[in-house]
Amino acid sequence: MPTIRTVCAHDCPDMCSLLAHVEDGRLTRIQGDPDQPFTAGFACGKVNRDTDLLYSPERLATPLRRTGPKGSGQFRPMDWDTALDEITARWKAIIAADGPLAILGYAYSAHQGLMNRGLTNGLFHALGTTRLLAGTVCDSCAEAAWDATLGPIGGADPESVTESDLIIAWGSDLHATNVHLWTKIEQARRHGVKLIVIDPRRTRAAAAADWHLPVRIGTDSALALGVMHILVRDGLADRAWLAEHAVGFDRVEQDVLPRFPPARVASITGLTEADVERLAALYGAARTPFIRIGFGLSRFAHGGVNLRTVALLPGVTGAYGRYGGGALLATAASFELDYNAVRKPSGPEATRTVNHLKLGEALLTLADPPLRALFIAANNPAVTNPDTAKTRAGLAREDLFTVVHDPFLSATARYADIVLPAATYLETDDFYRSYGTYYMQYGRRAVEPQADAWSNLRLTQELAARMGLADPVFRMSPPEILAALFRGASGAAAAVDPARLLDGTPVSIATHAGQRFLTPSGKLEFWSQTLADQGLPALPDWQPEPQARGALRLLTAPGYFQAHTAFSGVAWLRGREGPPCAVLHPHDAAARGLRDGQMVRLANDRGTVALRLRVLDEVQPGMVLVPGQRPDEAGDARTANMLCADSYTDLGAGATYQSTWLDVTAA
Ligand SMILES: Nc1nc2c(c(=O)[nH]1)N[C@H]1C(S)=C(S)[C@@H](COP(=O)(O)OP(=O)(O)OC[C@H]3O[C@@H](n4cnc5c(=O)[nH]c(N)nc54)[C@H](O)[C@@H]3O)O[C@H]1N2
Ligand SMILES: Nc1nc2c(c(=O)[nH]1)N[C@H]1C(S)=C(S)[C@@H](COP(=O)(O)OP(=O)(O)OC[C@H]3O[C@@H](n4cnc5c(=O)[nH]c(N)nc54)[C@H](O)[C@@H]3O)O[C@H]1N2
Ligand code: SF4
Ligand SMILES: [Mo]
Repeated sequence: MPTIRTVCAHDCPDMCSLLAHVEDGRLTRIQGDPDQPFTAGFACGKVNRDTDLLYSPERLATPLRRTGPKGSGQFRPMDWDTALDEITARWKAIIAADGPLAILGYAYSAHQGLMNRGLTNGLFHALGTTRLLAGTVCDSCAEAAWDATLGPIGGADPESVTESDLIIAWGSDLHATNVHLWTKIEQARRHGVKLIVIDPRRTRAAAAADWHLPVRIGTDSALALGVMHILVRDGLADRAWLAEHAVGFDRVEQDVLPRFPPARVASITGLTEADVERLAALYGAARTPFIRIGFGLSRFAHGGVNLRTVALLPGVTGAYGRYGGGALLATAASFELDYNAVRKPSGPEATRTVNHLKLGEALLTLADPPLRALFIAANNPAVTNPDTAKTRAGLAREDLFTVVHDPFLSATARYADIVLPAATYLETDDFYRSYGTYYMQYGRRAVEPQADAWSNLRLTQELAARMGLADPVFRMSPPEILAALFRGASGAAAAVDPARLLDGTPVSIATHAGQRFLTPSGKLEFWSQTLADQGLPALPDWQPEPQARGALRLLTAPGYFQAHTAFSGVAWLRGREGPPCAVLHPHDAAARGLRDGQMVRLANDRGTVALRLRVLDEVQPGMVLVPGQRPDEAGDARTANMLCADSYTDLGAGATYQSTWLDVTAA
């Protein structure tokens, strides 16, 4: 029975090494690789079921042509050749009439490696179309905040937690989104190291931690400033480290910290003064405190400054200088591969761009030329984008020629003129670098593509050939593309021989050195001149967010058995996740005469969503939690994104899901 070593491609920081057991060309079982130290021999509850994803009866078997109104989901099968002929004929006609800017290629990271993901972007780059400013639905705000503070460089190695003497999960539910870090933390806890979880919700991770601090949404910067205030007051700031490795702490000390005494911080965060004091005392006493910062800190209007402030905390005690200490948001920036070899093979340097989360706006309003063709791969904006009604109105334009490439008939695919069946990561070769660890790994296909499914790589190369693109990357095999990614690599990746990777060996580029800073000053920037030059707040701070109409604030968090909508085609996992729901604190439910299990309406100026109510004290009063992004059921929209604006965060033009206010009533 052959066992193939491959890599989990789901959008997840762990990037597990997997062993795929194959019998007679059929995948029988998936197992975590015991020889990759972080994967440590287990895959999560979702991916243990990826045989069900691969062989789901809901997968698309052939290309489809639309036969009913957009959104209705009425299609009939067509063959690949006809589909590709039609797509390229339409694109060529549009380019001849209006130029390439009338086309938008909309492809995002979900569930693929660097080749399948990057080459799709490369196709549209080479064609000179309107380009997607990708990732604003996810990490652009957090990343901009981190970059303004530490520079474009990865944070602490998650494998260093074995050397930590205090661990804080700040805005990250490790049980849902980072289960292998959880396992590492458990090892540290066996030696008496304490785990603190800072999260408005008593998540599974919070419930299992040593201490849970249920902060109010969006008040983390106030808490971090309160801790800094106490550290300075108690003489626990590491002045020597700050003098050598940081800029602007003096300004924070003079202009900001006096405004954040424990009493005020308690009233802002909803914690007690004693909590704030205790957190500061534990943090100040630790030599190697490790903070896992989650993207959860950034998903609202002031999310950038909120996250940036937390990322500054390890600078105050010099924890950034010590292995096991510091902070981890992501690691991706430390892999200095030549991504442009794949993503930008040719094409104009600059062109018109569309912000990922503004797809609806762009489809409805762009002119000179308007968007006439849209290609979407591995993205489900009809569910996962904010202001979903606007997104769907744009997708419903009858004069828009839309192609969607997906393994499933997603909510977005229902709006397509042509749907193309996609292969999953188990059916294609690819190369991966993690965004939550320092591993990279080549993953081979475990089985041949099911039915008539094509990988993104194959589709992109075929479309490129038919569109007459001559760039060599569109004819390369995966090992050749791997070599191209490394040819122009720099930093630690440049020292790795790609030939060494082809057999699937996981390679780590982690070091035991302290945190590096790649800001303009080369130091940790408490004061950011870059932000000041852009008219943005240069110092960490906390500002209240104005409340919009609606008594309750939206809290959004990933599902435990879903990754956004990617597993919605697996019946077993849908069942494990349970029906799409909204969660209210018992006080808020009682005040509205609502009981557990009944259908409720979540509504604001933007729209209405019908969900099943759960009444649980794992959330705080004043908020409503909607876990996961769930596709429509029985024609009703079930995504909380219907209620969210498509406005931008303070940094990085990201999504502001949690700046949403709403009311809940009986359905
Ligand atoms: N309210 C709210 N909204 C959110 C978030 C939130 O926290 N709250 N989170 C945001 C975040 S962080 C993100 S990243 C986005 C994610 O949003 P999306 O990028 O839309 O993510 P998914 O739903 O995971 O996957 C999209 C599609 O990719 C398809 N797919 C899977 N594998 C492949 C493949 O190999 N090839 C092709 N062509 N298709 C494939 C899946 O079937 C699925 O239909 O959602 C964002 N939206
Ligand atoms: N099972 C599963 N795993 C996933 C995903 C999934 O959908 N399901 N999605 C993947 C993707 S694309 C991404 S980007 C990552 C994201 O994973 P994370 O980095 O963990 O970020 P989020 O999912 O945005 O939010 C996580 C936590 O932040 C908390 N939170 C929300 N607001 C605040 C706040 O103001 N302050 C604090 N302190 N906490 C807050 C939420 O309650 C939640 O527990 O996860 C990946 N992994
Ligand atoms: S934990 Fe993440 S990387 Fe590992 S198998 Fe699950 S989804 Fe894949
Ligand atoms: Mo994400």
